[in-house]
Amino acid sequence: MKIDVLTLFPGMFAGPLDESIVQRARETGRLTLAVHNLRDYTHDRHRTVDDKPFGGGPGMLLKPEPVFEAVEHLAGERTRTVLLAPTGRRLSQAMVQELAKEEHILLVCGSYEGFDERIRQAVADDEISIGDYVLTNGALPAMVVIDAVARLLPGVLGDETSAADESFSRGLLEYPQYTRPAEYRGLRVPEVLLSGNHAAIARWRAEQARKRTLERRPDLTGSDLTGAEAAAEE
Ligand code: 4FN
Repeated sequence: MKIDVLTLFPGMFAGPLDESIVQRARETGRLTLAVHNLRDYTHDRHRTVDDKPFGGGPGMLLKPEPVFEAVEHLAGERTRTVLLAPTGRRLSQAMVQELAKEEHILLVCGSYEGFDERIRQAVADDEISIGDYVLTNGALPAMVVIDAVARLLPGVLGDETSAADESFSRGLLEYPQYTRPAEYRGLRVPEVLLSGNHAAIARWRAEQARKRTLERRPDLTGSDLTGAEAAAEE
């Protein structure tokens, strides 16, 4: 898969994407990543990417021209152009699985107070938000998308296709897990896990995962349709 990123802060991407599993995905050729500076698509002496909103009001907006020209330059026939923005659909593992099937993704990060609306209208195939909090720009959300997608690419995780994926595909949190020693500072590993009784262990784990999800993330089970969630469900 190829992922291009359009941002005003290409330097933010260096550390996080040069480490760990994302780096391995790149080294083995399963992921090709390129980060582009939006300023490189300006034509004026000051490399202007922002301007004041028509109608007045505080702050500045990303101008349409550099974004349109950059996307025209970077996107092809089969590119999915995704805007990272608080107006987007909340990123979920189901969306990550869909994105992982794409051949080419172009991630467009916001800056300042937001985008000229025509970028949304004419350039974006999709808008994604990683959650409800105020950020300074869309670089961290873009990195979250890249991290989540990279680990799903064929051959990236190998045998480590973790319990997180399996339990997530059943919509549950993970059950509690322990490693050696069996007792540490007076804290004991549940007896059933030491029993060697595989059927009992499987039952205990399923029960724990269910209980935990209901207690901590009832929203994942659909049994907590309150407030905004319920409104969205209507
Ligand atoms: N954020 C909110 C309401 C109004 C504005 C913001 C906000 C960066 C360019 C967007 C934020 C959060 C998750 C991109 C937030 C995301 C962004 C994201 C983001 C600068 C304009 C801005 C109601 C959500 C708190 C700034 C709520 N996922 N504006 O953060 O890009 O992708």
